[in-house]
Amino acid sequence: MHDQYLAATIASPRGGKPNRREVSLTASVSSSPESLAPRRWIAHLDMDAFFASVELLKYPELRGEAVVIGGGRLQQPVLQPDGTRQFARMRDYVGRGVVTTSTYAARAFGVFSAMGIMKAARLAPDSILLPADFEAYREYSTRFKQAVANLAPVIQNVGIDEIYIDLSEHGDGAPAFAARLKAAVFDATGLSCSIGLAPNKLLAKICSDLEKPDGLTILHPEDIATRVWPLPAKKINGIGPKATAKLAAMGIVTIGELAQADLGMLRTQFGDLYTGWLHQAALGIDDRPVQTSRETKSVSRETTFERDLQVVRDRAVLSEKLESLCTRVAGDLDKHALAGRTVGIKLRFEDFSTVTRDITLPSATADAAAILRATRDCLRRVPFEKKIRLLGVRISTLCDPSQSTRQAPAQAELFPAL
Ligand code: DCP
Ligand code: MG
Repeated sequence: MHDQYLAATIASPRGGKPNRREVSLTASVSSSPESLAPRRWIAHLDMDAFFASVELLKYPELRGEAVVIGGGRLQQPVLQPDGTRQFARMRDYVGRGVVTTSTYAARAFGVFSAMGIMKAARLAPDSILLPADFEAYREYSTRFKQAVANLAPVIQNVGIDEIYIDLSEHGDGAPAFAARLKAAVFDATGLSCSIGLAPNKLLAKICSDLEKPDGLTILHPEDIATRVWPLPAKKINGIGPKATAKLAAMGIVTIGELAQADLGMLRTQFGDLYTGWLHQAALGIDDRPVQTSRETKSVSRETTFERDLQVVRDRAVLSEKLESLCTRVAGDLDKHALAGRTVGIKLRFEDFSTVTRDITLPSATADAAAILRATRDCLRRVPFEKKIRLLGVRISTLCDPSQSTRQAPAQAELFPAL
C-alpha cells in the first residue's frame, strides 16, 4: 500500500501559514532579487568529524590515528593493568554495522559515513573502531551551541553538529566575527568547526564544506561563478541521490551546468515546482530567513491513505503507519535539535470529519518510542465508527533537547495495539 500524500510540516508563527517542506522549497522563487534587499551575511557552522572528534577528547592517545565510529553494539576500549587502553581494530570486526563517522586520517583510506564497517575494514584494517556515545555528543552539541548563542542571538539549529547564524548586523565585520565564533567554539569544547559565510543559507551550507577541517570560507555574490558553479550539483542541500542521477542522465553534473540548463527540459523531468527551485538554487538565490527554535511551534507529519482504512481489519497497517509517522516526527525533531512535551494525533474519517486529541507529557521528549506511546494514549480517546482517511502526528510545546529525557514511562502495555 502506498501513501497518496505524505506531508512534513514545520509550523512557525512567521507569516502564520504552515511552512510545508514542499512550499519552503519554492519560497525563493517569487521574491524580489536579493541585490535590492539589504545585504545579508549568513553563517553555516558545522563541527569537524564531530562524533570522532568528541571521542578523541576522551582518548587523546588516538589523536592523528585513523579512527572509525560504528553504529550498533561495539566493544568498549579496555583499560589495561599498565593504565593504557586497548582498542578494537577494524580488521577484527564481523557484523552488519555501518560507519557513523570517521576521523580525517581514516577518510584518507576512503572510509566515510554510511559505509558498511566490514567494507571499511578492507580499506583500513588497522584503524581503530569505537562505539558511538550519543550522550557525550549531545553534551558537546549543547556546549558549542551555547558558546555561539552567548555571542550571536539569531541561531537556527539544524542538527546535532550544525547551525545557521545570521551575522548581517555585523556588516563588513562579519568575517572577523565568524573567526571569533570559531575561537569561542574551540574554547568551550576543544573542538574545531568550519564556517561558511555567504549571502544566504544555501550558499553558506555549501561553503562550510569547502575548506574542512577548521575552515572559514567567505563567499561574496560575485564569487558564485568561480567558486560555486564548478562544484557538483549534489553539493546543493536539497539535491539528493535521485535528482543527481536524473540530472546526470541529462548531462548535468555541475551547479554551473544546472544554472544554464534549459528550463523546459528540466520541467519534463522534475515538474514546475522543483525545476523553479533548482534553477534559483543553481543561481545561488535563497531568501529563507534564519529561523530560531523559538519560532518553531510544532513539528508534524501526516499521511492520507490510498484507500480508507478500518480500525479493526486494517489494524496492522494502521499500526505500522502510526509507528512510521512517529519515527519521522522524531527524526524532524532531531534534525532541528528540538524536543516536545505535547503529543497529538489527527484523524480524518471517510466523511471528512476530523478529530484531534493530545496529551502533555511530564517532560519533553524527542524519542520515537515515547512519542508512539503517547499517540496510543490519545487514540484510546477516539471513537472509531467510520473508516479512516488520514492519520497525523504532531508534537508541540517545543524546547531544547537538553531539557528532555530519552526515557519515557514504560506504559506501552496499557494501550491497545493500534
Ligand atoms: N552521522 C551519522 N550518520 C551519517 C552521517 C553523519 O550518524 N550517515 C553523524 C556522525 C557525524 C555527525 O552526524 O559526526 C555530523 O555529520 P557530518 O555530516 O557533519 O559529519 P562529520 O561532522 O563527522 O564530518 P565533517 O567534518 O565532514 O562535518
Ligand atoms: Mg560535521
